[in-house]
Amino acid sequence: MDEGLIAGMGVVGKKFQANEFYVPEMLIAARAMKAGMKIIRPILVQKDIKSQGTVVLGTVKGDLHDIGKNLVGMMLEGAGFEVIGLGIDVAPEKFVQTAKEKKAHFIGISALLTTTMVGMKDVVKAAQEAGLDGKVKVMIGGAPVTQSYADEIGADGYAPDAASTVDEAKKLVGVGQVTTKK
Ligand code: B1M
Repeated sequence: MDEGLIAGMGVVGKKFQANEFYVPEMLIAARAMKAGMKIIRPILVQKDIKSQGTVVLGTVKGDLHDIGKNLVGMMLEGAGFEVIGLGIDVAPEKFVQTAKEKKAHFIGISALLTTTMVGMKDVVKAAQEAGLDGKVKVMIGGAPVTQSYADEIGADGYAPDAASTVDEAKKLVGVGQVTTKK
């Protein structure tokens, strides 16, 4: 995963930036990556441990990138979390409504664009306005996202990659409460 698929995507990104690749090539790479992930999935999600908690996971509004988010979802599933996937281009209200309905422990948001990561703040705000502040944690991640950005928008957690997402998720669940406001 790290040395083949993700490293390959890094090359694709650099070529795109250098105008050597265009959107169709990125789409082809994405298709190849997804095919590879399909093979790896059964290994990542193998689990024989009791549920660690529930997460509502999606890509922020306006953003269509889902490969990293899906990888994060697989790692969380493998670690025993129940993952409720909302897909891509997810509105803040959808994150919050689903978290309430499913009594989620935390909301996980992914963003790959500097133009869409700003929308993560709207999810944090929507969660606060819905009275979920402190009850349902918010974790963010994605290539342009940093710990300092998480601090700035008031997100509870940040992870730079799929593997550390699991550690961060366990931390969030450990300190968070298990029920949401009715
Ligand atoms: Co786009 N794209 N793309 N793209 N794309 C990037 C992100 C870009 C960096 C390429 C570049 O210029 N070098 C650039 C963004 C520039 C910026 O904002 N700074 C870019 C651009 C510009 C665009 C478009 C605007 C292009 C256009 O149309 N002109 C457009 C935007 C569409 C939209 O979203 N509205 C666009 C479209 C696309 C495709 C649809 C063609 C395709 C996505 C297909 C898909 O996802 N189904 C695509 C792809 C494939 C890429 C690159 C090449 C690869 C992304 C990827 O899958 N990486 C990307 C360049 C790059 O990143 N090297 C690029 C592999 C993946 C495993 O890594 O997603 O970072 P990543 O996930 C990591 C971590 O970030 C972290 O864990 C993961 C695993 O370790 N993580 C989390 C992710 N989410 C997390 C959540 C967490 C915790 C950790 O907690 C909840």
